[in-house]
Amino acid sequence: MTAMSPIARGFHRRRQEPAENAGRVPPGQYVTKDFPVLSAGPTPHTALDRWSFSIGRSGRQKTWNWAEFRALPSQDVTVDIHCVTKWTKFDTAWQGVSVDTLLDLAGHDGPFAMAHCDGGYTTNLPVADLTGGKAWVAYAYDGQPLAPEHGGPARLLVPHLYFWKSAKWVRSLELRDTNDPGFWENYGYHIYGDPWREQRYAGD
Ligand SMILES: Nc1nc2c(c(=O)[nH]1)N[C@H]1C(S)=C(S)[C@@H](COP(=O)(O)O)O[C@H]1N2
Ligand SMILES: [Mo]
Repeated sequence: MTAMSPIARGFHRRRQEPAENAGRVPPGQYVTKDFPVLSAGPTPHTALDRWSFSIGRSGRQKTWNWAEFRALPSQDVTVDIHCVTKWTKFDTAWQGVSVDTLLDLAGHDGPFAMAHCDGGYTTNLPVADLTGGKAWVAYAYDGQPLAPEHGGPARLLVPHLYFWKSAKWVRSLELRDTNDPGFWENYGYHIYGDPWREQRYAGD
């Protein structure tokens, strides 16, 4: 076998994404067709008749029950997602309510948000990263109700940041004056998490 053999070339090719993906895969990421499940704890199963979603300052939040939430204007979005464990998945198709819509109905007063979830997971984001058509509370994936292991009944979808910011089983977005770290941010993940600047860990 020489260095020119197809096997040798194939081996080397796998280290790099194909040219057609250039500009679409953040540094250090590889493309997968799978949809891995990554959860820090067990999957909660909240019945829809006990589910609600709230947004706003602590103590004066706007709250919708499931039927009310599903009646809000929704959007279909197809986006690429990037996990800090280095997989990138192209063209994921979601349906959900834009956070712009939720903040408009609640009365916007940022500047920061803490997402709270069933099971206790939290993650922090600047409100500027949740507005301007950049974030949704999604309840369907690929035309089907969002599977519990992927965050159903509903999850945050913030595709321009690493996917740990896309809180599964999200129940509220609490607006705050301070950018306090959430669950993974407390364990050393980057406070902001921009995949294009490879902000995986604190100090990156
Ligand atoms: N509530 C909650 N949301 C979460 C997590 C979690 O453990 N709990 N994991 C985060 C991480 S690290 C990633 S990569 C994605 C994984 O989403 P998936 O399981 O649908 O691929 O969810 C994020 N949202
Ligand atoms: Mo992740």
